[in-house]
Amino acid sequence: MALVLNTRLVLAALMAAISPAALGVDPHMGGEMKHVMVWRDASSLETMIDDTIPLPILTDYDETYTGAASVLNGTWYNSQYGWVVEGFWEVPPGASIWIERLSGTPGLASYSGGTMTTPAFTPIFGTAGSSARIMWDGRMLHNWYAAVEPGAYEATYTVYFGDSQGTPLNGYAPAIVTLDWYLYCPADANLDGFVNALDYDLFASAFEIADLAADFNGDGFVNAIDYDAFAEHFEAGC
Ligand SMILES: [Cu+2]
Repeated sequence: MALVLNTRLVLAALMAAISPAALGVDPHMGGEMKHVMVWRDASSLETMIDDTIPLPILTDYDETYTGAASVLNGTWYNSQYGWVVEGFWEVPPGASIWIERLSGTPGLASYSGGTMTTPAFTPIFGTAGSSARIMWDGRMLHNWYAAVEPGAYEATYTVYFGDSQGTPLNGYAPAIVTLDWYLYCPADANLDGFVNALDYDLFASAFEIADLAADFNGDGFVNAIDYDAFAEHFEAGC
């Protein structure tokens, strides 16, 4: 089966691809979509990341999700990265597009954004013993990435033409692409990657005037609970 992939198809599939299945509170993408554009150039696959969108930040919204999305509970997560087909091209006869994780920062979990073969929030890319690779149908795919420890995260993928089992086709070159995320320390008030006196001053200033920037636990109130929670994280450092 030769798939004809085009941007119109991608647009038509957009809403289906990014709508979480869970009822109630839905997980947040975390910011604007940051696309990884994929296209074919003769016998090679090529990729380019939209660098007009800043580094995606893994974020904890202190929310509880139900159903399949509950895998994100208690994590700091993001789904801004989206795999998209760029331009008009065809896959080789009998081939499928595969995305396989080659390496990545320990502690970075991945869950499907939802396709025909991998329903939303199923572990992918090696998470929870899943396969390191997924078959991609060419529709916009915003997977979920989650972690719990502060710091920089990255994962490197190969995007290639394979058979129905994921075995690479001979004669075609893959694209290798690395995605990056950051998870800020809870007490890093100025988001510069460090926890120091600048953060303490910023928090204390906001706390004194009951600015919601000092609502550390996000309950809508600025009170002693927020101060204690901030102080605890501040002392723990990063
Ligand atoms: Cu997108």
